[in-house]
Amino acid sequence: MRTRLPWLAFGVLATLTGLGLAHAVAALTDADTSPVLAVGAAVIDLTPTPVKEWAIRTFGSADKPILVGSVMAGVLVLAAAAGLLARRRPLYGAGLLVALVVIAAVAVVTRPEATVLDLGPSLVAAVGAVAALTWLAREQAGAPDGEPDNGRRGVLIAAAVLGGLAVAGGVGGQVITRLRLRPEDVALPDPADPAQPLPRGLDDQVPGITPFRTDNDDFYRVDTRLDTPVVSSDDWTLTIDGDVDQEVTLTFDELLDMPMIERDITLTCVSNSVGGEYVGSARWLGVPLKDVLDLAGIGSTGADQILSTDFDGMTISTPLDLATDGRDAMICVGMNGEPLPREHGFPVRMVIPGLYGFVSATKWLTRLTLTTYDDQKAYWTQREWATDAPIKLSARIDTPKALAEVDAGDVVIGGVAWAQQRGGVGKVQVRIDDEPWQDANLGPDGGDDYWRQWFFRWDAPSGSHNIAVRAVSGDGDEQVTERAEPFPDGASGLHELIVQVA
Ligand SMILES: Nc1nc2c(c(=O)[nH]1)N[C@H]1C(S)=C(S)[C@@H](COP(=O)(O)O)O[C@H]1N2
Ligand SMILES: [Mo]
Repeated sequence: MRTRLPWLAFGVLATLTGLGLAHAVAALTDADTSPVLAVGAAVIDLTPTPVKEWAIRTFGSADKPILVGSVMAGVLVLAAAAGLLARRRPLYGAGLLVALVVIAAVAVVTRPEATVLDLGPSLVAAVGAVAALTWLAREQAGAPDGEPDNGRRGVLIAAAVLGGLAVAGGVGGQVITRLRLRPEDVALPDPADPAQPLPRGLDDQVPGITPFRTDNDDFYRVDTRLDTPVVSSDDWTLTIDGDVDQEVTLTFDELLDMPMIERDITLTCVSNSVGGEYVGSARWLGVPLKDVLDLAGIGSTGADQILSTDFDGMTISTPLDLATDGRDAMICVGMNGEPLPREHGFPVRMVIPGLYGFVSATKWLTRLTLTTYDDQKAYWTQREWATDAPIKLSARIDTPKALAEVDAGDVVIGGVAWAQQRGGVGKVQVRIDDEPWQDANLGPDGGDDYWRQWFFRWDAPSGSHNIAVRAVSGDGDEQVTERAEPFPDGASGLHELIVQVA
């Protein structure tokens, strides 16, 4: 055992050295090519939808750190095995390390927009790890029986140097990534068609209620990426192709020269569970989608889908008829008065009111292709999600929290409700235990595509009570009470919770 233990550590240390150096190189070029992240991204793409849904339900927004952690743990176990192998068969040990890196390399090159250059970090990882293991093995072997102390000192020096390299690579990579993620200095034009000033919400009146407008920093983020893409507005172009009269490519400046609209729109994720956090509301600035499509001219051979593609080849499908039915579908450059944050699609994304984000809200957008669902299948279409996915009418209780303990007497129940493209929220009702539904008070109106805050004054008697909420849209649609999971077209059911009144 005493002779095995060091080898186990050699394998791990050699692997960390390779990964640290690779991480720094990846940060300089494209963070997503960092070997562990690349494998993680491939795992996301290959995971069957039910398992993915389970992970999102179980881990929530911690699902990605847990995924990266699991990949890392797996890598380190195999790295330790490689070290053990190298004790008797150095070539086998090195071979296992190379095999590990080859998996990462395959994950990198099979991405849609991959180039040979993306293999750089994997190559660095392989060379770094094998060189490190070789050095450690040589120092260990170089401890001739007569001079154990010399040998040990050599191993310790090598370990210290390699540990330093691993840490420097890892930390350096993070620092470089931070620097690259700094926002670009972009001046946005004023909207030709501005939004009305947003009314004051209930934020100051109802403690614990969701703010009427979501700050960019607090806005939920959902996408398939493990990194935050750095797309420069200088290199960015948008191509409109497929079934069009003529293919058109726009630069960022050309897009900014087009007349802009400004709209208050609530964005929702299809993966949001009833009462969940994947919903947010912002003021968006952008060019009407229709104006952009008109530059190319919609063709005549029967396209029924807008296939949008991001800078990395990820695709999202949108029903053409819904996107062009007069709703405020936008090619967005601004969010709450600022350029889009990188997490939310800088420099350009789509926003379409009334459709879940996975069929409408393409971030880091670079291409719009007019095509048919028969001809081309987008990322989530391949994974059996719905193609036609209007946002379901929904209401959420923000305060009190589930299982909260409150004092008997005056309790304010409050939350948000949304009914995009359904005439807004017409009515919100609250039910306490088995009592009849009672109307809640609505907050100010931010438009039909924007959520509505609501509150209900409750004279709470002591005991344990069940609170439920439901919404009715301005068009008269009632919230669906039947429970459904997010897959394949969004969750439904009532948000209910229990509170203890003392
Ligand atoms: N390029 C790209 N765009 C994307 C996604 C993605 O994975 N990749 N996810 C979509 C989903 S599922 C949603 S709900 C919205 C979320 O937008 P947000 O992260 O800005 O809130 O972005 C959409 N746009
Ligand atoms: Mo989503």
